[in-house]
Amino acid sequence: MTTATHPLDPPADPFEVATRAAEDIARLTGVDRHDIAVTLGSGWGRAAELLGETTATIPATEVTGFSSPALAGHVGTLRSVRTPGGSRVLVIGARTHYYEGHGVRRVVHSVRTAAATGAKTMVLTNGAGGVKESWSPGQPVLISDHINLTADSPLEGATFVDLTDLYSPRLRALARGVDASLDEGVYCQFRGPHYETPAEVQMAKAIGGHICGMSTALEAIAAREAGMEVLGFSLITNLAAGISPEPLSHAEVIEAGRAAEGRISQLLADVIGRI
Ligand code: 8IG
Repeated sequence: MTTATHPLDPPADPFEVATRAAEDIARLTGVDRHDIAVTLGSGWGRAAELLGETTATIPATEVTGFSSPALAGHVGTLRSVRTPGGSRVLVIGARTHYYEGHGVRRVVHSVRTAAATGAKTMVLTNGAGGVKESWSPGQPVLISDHINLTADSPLEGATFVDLTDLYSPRLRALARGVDASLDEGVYCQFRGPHYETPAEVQMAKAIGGHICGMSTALEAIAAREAGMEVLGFSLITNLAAGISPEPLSHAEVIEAGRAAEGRISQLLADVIGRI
């Protein structure tokens, strides 16, 4: 019997794999270096069209480390977009979630690859549950900080990375310059894929959390390690369990994302245009 292997499995060096992935992207897009990278989460999918001209779209399966020989199926696309201002944006529509269970190296590979393409800014977006009663489904908010509840880290060995101001105050101010009504909150990354119990949401609230999600925090840590400036947005697609009397439904989440998509995609494009 043979065991399926993946390019990121030890003893591979994940940074060397990211460098190879960046070379694949340069070859397949014809763009040697990217300036900004953005990961599109639930509800944010239309932003790419508004950012500028898409000069290349490539299946993520063509890029080293994004595909698993053991896993058939769809892992999304990567796009190269040129903004009206001439910046090159790498749009990542292929997020690997921690709950998939393939380990944190695969979760942060897109971020390390983005850094290896030259990107100095990492914009992370997601759909998430809101803990603040004042928020409504369909509302975008800025991530001001996070609480990583996965008990895991993308850093290996004695890599002591400072996470003060991880979510760049400069970029949050720039985003507020585009939309002064943007609120912000602390993002709690749960493992998922189940949603929280109402008691867990109360815990998140008690420890200072405002947003419940299943991505982003581990990616932000990897982006900081790589020296990137991080901007994070959550689309509140639902109130977290127990905050509203209604139970959570995946259909509700999808619908809130769809309804907000045009507006938040424009917001994201405007913010990225100013970076
Ligand atoms: I969309 O309520 C979405 N993603 N953990 N909790 C968590 N993740 C989410 C939620 C939520 N909504």
